[in-house]
Amino acid sequence: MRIALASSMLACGIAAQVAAQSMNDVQSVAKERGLTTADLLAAAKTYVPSGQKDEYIIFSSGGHSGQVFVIGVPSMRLLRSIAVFTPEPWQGWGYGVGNEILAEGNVNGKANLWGDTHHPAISETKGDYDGEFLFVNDKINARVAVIDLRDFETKQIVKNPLTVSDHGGAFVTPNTEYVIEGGQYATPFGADYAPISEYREKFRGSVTMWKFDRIKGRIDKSQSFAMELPPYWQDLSDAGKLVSDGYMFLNSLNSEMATGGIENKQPPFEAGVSRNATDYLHIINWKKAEAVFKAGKVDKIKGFPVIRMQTAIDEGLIYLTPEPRSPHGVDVAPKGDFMVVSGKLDPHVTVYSFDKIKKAIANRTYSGSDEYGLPILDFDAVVEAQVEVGLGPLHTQFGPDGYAYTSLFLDSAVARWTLGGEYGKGTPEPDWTLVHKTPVHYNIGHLGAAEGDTVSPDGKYLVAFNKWSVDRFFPPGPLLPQNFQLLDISHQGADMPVIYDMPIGVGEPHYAQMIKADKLHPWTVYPEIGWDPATQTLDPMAPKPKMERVERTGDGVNVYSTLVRSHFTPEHVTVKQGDHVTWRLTNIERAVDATHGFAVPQYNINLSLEPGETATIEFVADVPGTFPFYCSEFCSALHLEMMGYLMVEPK
Ligand code: K7E
Ligand code: CUA
Repeated sequence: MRIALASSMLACGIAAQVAAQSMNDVQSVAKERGLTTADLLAAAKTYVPSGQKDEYIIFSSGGHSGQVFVIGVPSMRLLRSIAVFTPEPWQGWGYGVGNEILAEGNVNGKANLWGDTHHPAISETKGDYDGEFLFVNDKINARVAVIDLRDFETKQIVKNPLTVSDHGGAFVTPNTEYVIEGGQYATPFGADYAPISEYREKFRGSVTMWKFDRIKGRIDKSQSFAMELPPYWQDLSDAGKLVSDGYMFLNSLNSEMATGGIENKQPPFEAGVSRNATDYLHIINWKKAEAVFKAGKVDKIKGFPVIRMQTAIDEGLIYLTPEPRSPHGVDVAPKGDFMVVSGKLDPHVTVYSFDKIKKAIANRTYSGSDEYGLPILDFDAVVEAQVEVGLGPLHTQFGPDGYAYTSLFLDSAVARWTLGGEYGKGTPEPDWTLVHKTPVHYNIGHLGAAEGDTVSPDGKYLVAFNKWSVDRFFPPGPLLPQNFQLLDISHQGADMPVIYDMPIGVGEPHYAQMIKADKLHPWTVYPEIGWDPATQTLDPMAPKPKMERVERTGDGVNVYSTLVRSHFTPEHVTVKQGDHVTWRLTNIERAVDATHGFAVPQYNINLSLEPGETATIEFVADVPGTFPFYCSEFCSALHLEMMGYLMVEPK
């Protein structure tokens, strides 16, 4: 009774204090801290009070960290780093769980325990984010990972058998039929050896269509195929949608097929690959390619079905068209009617019309063919507009109101321009106009608007993913963080101010996608006790209460453990040196956030077991001794006591 009284008095006290505050207090704090009205407005737009949640969620590539970052918008609070290509001790990733999935990403049998993640892709239904799965590519070793957004954990890594580096992934087709992975630097298939003097004959580009099985939540390699492409460096890709559904677009640089060699007085790659005024946009009919693959018109290369270039030409699967040189982004507009390409060295964005592309294909309006016989659609026949936006245009996203947004690397700015004017602007004439530029700090790469690459962009917020931060933050040594800058794009035709800076000090993210938070339905505890996240099913072998035991079988020992606040059962586990130990553990909690760890010294083991989760680890007890294992999550006040002894008797 007394306690209740005291706490209600305390609550009254806080309420009274709040009531006494006024805008005068805000002004005096602002004055004291030197904040302008714009600063206060930015704070009011981004501050999310304790206990309230963000309206949008960003899935950002983690760059060199090989992970994916989950960030709330507008608060720009980091919620989680999802372990993907790189071991991550907190989640136990590579230290007891996820080891087999990490091993799927081995390259020719060799572990490559980092990733260069560039492009995350949320799964789509009818061209709109559905919030079920996330895919991300690894540029350095041409791998694609599948993350299940029920538990935000990586479920699969596929290694591309043909290409050694990828950049045109991960992008999904409108119903996530396929995950697109375009290669980047050309090599002989499988990264086999060939002298670089044989570049034109032996080196190849490729695009791989990974079939996604939504029921299984996995890529189905047996239903996947690739297409052979010329040894241009294919760059980004995007799938057509609505009117252009069934097509995909890939741009490329190095149509020169330069091979570098600065040390032999050859032009360095940088100059060699930028000699031509144009490169090639690749226009691919993937639905038709799928039919060709299913009809068996493929060669098996490195054990993988590949549609050869000649087949693609004969079957009318692929067309090229010139695009401004060194492009960095092909982005399909929300209605699927326009493809926007930026050549880094041209101050315009070039807008292609899908309607015109279709007509040019039907009428064979070619300006020639490339060295490999791929038909080149006449540029003038397929271009709708060129819009001057500024220096170093890279990537484009879209708003709900007929605006497009393009990142300008050299200008360090975000440009807003009108997408033809037919999106409700009411102008009778096509309207392709730059309307506004907001400076950002500094050197923006990608940008991400809320659902800005879907059939129904939300507008409202846009994040500039800036490569440099220079003077924006305290310098933590000479390696400076990147800077995610949040822009308010909610006011049409008006200013779009920067309202928040978020330093990213864990690698260089490239792209990110922003989804409405209410489209995500993550579990907060696993559905049932004994759930195995690796299979997303109940594990029949999962230890249950009263079935805990240590049992010896031949040369091995099986341990069945449960974890609950604040003890392990059993607490003594004795094995013999050389025993093969199979240790199954289940967290039998049902309370939200009641996660337990399982950390074993000497054996490089740490698990994170979320409520309901089961995991199995195997190791050889090759080092004798006494090893206190403990729960590495601070799960309760008696958490220090949540431990046990692994005793390994010497031989
Ligand atoms: Cu850095 Cu999409 Cu790999 Cu542009 S990419 S920035
Ligand atoms: Cu369980 Cu700490």
